[in-house]
Amino acid sequence: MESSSGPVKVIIVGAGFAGLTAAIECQRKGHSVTVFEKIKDIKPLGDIISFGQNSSRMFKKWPGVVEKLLPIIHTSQAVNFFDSRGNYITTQSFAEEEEKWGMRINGHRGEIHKILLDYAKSVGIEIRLGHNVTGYFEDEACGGIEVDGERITADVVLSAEGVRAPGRRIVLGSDDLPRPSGYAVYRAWFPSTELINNPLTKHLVGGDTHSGWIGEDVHFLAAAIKNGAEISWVCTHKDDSDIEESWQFPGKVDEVLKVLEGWDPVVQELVKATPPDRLFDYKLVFRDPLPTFISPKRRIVLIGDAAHPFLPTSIQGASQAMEDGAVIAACLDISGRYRVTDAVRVYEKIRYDRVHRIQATGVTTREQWHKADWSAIRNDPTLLHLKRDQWVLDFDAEEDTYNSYAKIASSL
Ligand SMILES: Cc1cc2nc3c(=O)[nH]c(=O)nc-3n(C[C@H](O)[C@H](O)[C@H](O)COP(=O)(O)OP(=O)(O)OC[C@H]3O[C@@H](n4cnc5c(N)ncnc54)[C@H](O)[C@@H]3O)c2cc1C
Ligand SMILES: *[C@@H]1O[C@H](CO)[C@@H](O)[C@H](O)[C@H]1NC(C)=O
Ligand SMILES: CC(=O)N[C@H]1CO[C@H](CO)[C@@H](O)[C@@H]1O
Repeated sequence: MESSSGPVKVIIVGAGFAGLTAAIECQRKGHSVTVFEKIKDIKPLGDIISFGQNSSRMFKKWPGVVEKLLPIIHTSQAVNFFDSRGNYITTQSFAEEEEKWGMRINGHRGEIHKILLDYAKSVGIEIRLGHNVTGYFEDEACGGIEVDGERITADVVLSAEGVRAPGRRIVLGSDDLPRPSGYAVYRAWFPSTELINNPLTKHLVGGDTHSGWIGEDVHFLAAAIKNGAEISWVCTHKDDSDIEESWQFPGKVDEVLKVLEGWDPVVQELVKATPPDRLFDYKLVFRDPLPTFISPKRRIVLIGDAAHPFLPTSIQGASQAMEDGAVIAACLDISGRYRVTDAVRVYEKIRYDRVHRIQATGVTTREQWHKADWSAIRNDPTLLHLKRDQWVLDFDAEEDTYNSYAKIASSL
């Protein structure tokens, strides 16, 4: 059958979690892949990032990767919740769901990313670092990119450029502007040496711990990692200032302390112990759901944050980026070279509703905490627990694609 002849030629722009997952899965299915990443010298940037059960099950499909992750990931299976004054409210355990649905992976974004990048290289994927893609084009027969003054074509181009994503322009025909969400997050990650010597914070770093403090329109989460040797915290608060989508926007300890006036001294001590160069101020922006993830001639496809940025409170941004990569690779496997444009439509159909339903949970979780009804919580402390939806977490994106492709393709 002509549809199965020869590997599908795939260009991927961006080596974040979406791009790398797509690359690894495409290679695993025998497609021919080249990745272009604008950063030349990838540094372990960022701080805490979370992968839900059904993206961690993707890591498991890649031999040796989980073994490398185990020593660096967060291991506590429960989170303790407090009110802003430090009164203990409730503990949410993840043990039962991990038993049923598989492990979660939480750790340092840069460290996890490096393990994935090294794995991708080790299986022979061509990753061209330091190549900034400056344009996209397509016709009926192929998609292409402009890079270093050259034009390179393939059967399909996956644009995985992250939240700023210039590639969106060709899909949308215009620029879409981010909107401020009204919130920002202070984020930090640092060694816990000072915390261990402070009687107020010592208990946070005696091993891996996970704690959340919920206040009026502010929440603060802290996770100790590597048996307590390092700690990360995030504080989401109201902020109406200018939009900034960079991960490297310096924050100030004094400003954080102002947001946390009157809060639990444990939290204040934790903030005071934060080295200034390890504190970042990240403004959260919204983007309206895009009308489509695919270009007019269906040769260019948006995946990951480029298609659908998530609020951190959804705790699914990285997982959904990985699911995108797994689904597009599987669709291309089923379609073969000559039906790439069908594969691309099925990909969009499979992903569109799921990512937008999950995206919306970012707002519901924030509101559940920031507008908490404390008298109801005193009666039922589990109202503070994170919602853990089976349809989100107990899901194998690859398997689902093989099961549903034929039906979806025939309905298009
Ligand atoms: C440096 C950095 C640090 C981050 N830290 C955190 C964190 O601590 N916690 C968290 O939850 N999330 C973090 N994120 C975001 C998180 O990685 C994403 O939200 C999520 O994993 C989805 O991944 P993605 O692959 O869609 O996008 P991203 O991870 O943003 O990856 C996009 C990649 O595309 C590359 N790229 C963009 N444009 C071009 C171009 N024109 N040509 C070539 N390459 C291009 C970028 O350099 C980047 O490597 C960070 C992202 C970055 C880039
Ligand atoms: C990549 O190219 C864009 C123009 O398309 C330019 O604005 C940007 O500064 C370049 N980035 C790097 C890292 O070269
Ligand atoms: C739908 C699906 O594949 N669910 C799986 C999610 O992960 C758990 C644990 O690995 C499996 O047991 C489920 O079958």
